[in-house]
Amino acid sequence: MKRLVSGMQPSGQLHIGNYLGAIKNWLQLQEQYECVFGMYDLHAMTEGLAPEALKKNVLETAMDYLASGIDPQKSTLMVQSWVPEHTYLAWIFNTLTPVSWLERVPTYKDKSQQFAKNINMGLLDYPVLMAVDILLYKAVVVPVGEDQTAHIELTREIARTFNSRYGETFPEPKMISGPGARIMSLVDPTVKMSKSKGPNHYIALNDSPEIIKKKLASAVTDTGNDGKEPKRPGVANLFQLLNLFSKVETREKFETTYHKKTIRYAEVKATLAEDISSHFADFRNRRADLEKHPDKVLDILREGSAHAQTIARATLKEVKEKVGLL
Ligand code: AQP
Repeated sequence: MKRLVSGMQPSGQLHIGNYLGAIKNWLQLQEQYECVFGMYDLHAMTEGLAPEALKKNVLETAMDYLASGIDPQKSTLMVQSWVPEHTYLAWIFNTLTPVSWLERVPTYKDKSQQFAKNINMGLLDYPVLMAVDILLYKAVVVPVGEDQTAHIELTREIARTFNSRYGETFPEPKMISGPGARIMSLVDPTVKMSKSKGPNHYIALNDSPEIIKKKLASAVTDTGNDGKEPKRPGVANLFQLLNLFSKVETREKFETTYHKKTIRYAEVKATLAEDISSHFADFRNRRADLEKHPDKVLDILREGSAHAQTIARATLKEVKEKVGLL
């Protein structure tokens, strides 16, 4: 079976953007590929998380993966920092990666604005460590949201550079994304939904129906609907969510009222809140069960990380021999 790698940085609660952009695709792909799903805690450190939050988020993220339907019998769940081969290979890749490649990555520019008081080397070097997360396992596909396009392209460039200097070693991985590849913030629909922007910007997978209703009720739409296309960003975002969570008839009904300029956004939001809540009803039950057994979740992570390390060690040995370190 060919290998697939993807994951999340445990920088906060997982939200419906993370689900639609990545996890939903993982669920289908775990039947076709040998999957390695990571909790990238070293990446989350670039956002200056408090130690307790970092540790807690790793466990919470794992619970979100499992409650979503990621099956540890089929897929490997690993914690990045538990496989130190990641940081070793990152150093080797650092020596091959021009700084100019990293300076032009859009997420570096965005994060430097968002974390203006903490523009650390880790933020700049993030894509190199991400290339390691993928190439260490010689993954051929990476299912991620649209915001990761530049990172995957850089991963491919690093693979090419390594291969041309030291001989064919890494496959160039292909990015896979689906119709939910870019979900926008509820508060500012001109930027993507993110964990680190604050809870009002996103709907967390574990939000209760009441909270979902409340957050959607205050989502930005537009004043004075003009019925025109393209829709304004907040309205387009609601329609994209209808497309992904509601029945076709529901979306079509609102498309019609939108074009007739009789749409009532309060009704759209209430309908969407119900549809999203019911989509995640089983998730919330499974999540509540997992919360009662954190030790079992930690066991899954230990076992998965140990398995990941056997793959990582073999790749790193090959790399060290090729570059002259062994
Ligand atoms: N808004 C989004 N729409 C679709 N997909 C998204 N992803 C993130 N936001 C959206 C996808 O989720 C996966 C995990 O991303 P990550 O945790 O590694 O980092 P991120 O993209 O930076 O995620 P966040 O939620 O925005 O976290 P913070 O605020 O900490 O940076 C990726 O596949 C990503 O594409």
